[in-house]
Amino acid sequence: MMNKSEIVNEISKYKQKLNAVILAHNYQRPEIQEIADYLGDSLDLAKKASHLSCKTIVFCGVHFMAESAAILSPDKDVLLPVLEAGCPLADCATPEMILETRKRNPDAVIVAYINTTAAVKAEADVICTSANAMAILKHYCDQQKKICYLPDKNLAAYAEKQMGISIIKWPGQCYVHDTHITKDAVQSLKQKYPDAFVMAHPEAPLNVLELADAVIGTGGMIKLAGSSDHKSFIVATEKGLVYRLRKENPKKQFYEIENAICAQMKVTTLQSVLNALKNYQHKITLQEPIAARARKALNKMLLLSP
Ligand code: CIZ
Ligand code: SF4
Repeated sequence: MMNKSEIVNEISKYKQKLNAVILAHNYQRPEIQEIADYLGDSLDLAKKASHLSCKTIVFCGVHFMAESAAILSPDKDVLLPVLEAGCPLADCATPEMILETRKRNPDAVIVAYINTTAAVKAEADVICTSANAMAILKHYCDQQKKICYLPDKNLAAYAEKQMGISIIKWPGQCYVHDTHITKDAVQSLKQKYPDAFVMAHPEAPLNVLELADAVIGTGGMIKLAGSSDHKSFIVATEKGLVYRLRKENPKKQFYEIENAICAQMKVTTLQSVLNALKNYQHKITLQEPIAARARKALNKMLLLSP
């Protein structure tokens, strides 16, 4: 058995040999964040993947994120260290849901969250992430378009409230945000730390978002914590993010929600990253023409993204 620093050394050796780059999501384990070349939310990482000139990307995150990177970078190999790293929210939506909705609402624009499979993205008009959802939905709202959005019901309810519109939505949810980030949990942190600024992810329930000072994705939280004059923050999202927040802002205080842990984000370990490089696994393969259609919806998002 190799120890941690031996595994880290081996990873860097194989990375050089393969001209590989490691991308990691903000919810990954601390030791994975430490070996990543780039850290970010799904939008940051999708963009980064498409701009890199390497041959191989090792994607430390969940399946739909690696798939999005592969769709946007057809010239590179994208490896997902643990194939079972899925996202239950992404897996709840099917292409049939969109086809059915389109039949009933032929004039509506269909916006799919990036947390969906390539087959679902292929049927959507445009994709959005937690970082750009409000801007993209507002773009169509300003055009007075009827909007269908899937699959996250909380993000949809928040957008409806913000924009004063009605969206055709689905009952999908992220178990981490919807179940563990409760009004009670946030309120009790607020009572304990009344001066803390509350940042909440739009996948959290509306009654939590109503308590927040800012509703943003994790990339937005990183930027806000770095630039804000506030000294303490309540972080209403998956708690893996606080490792990066604390590391980048050692003088500020961050209070996490104890049970907000995404099991699927934690299955990637140093050993699995080393195995991915050593055995060149698990390469994300795309089916055409699904990939081309999904790419079109993703590119439309990049075009509309602020
Ligand atoms: O878009 C992402 O990366 C998700 C789902 C979480 C986040 O980072 O805001
Ligand atoms: Fe999916 Fe929620 Fe985990 Fe993100 S935190 S990967 S939305 S289950």
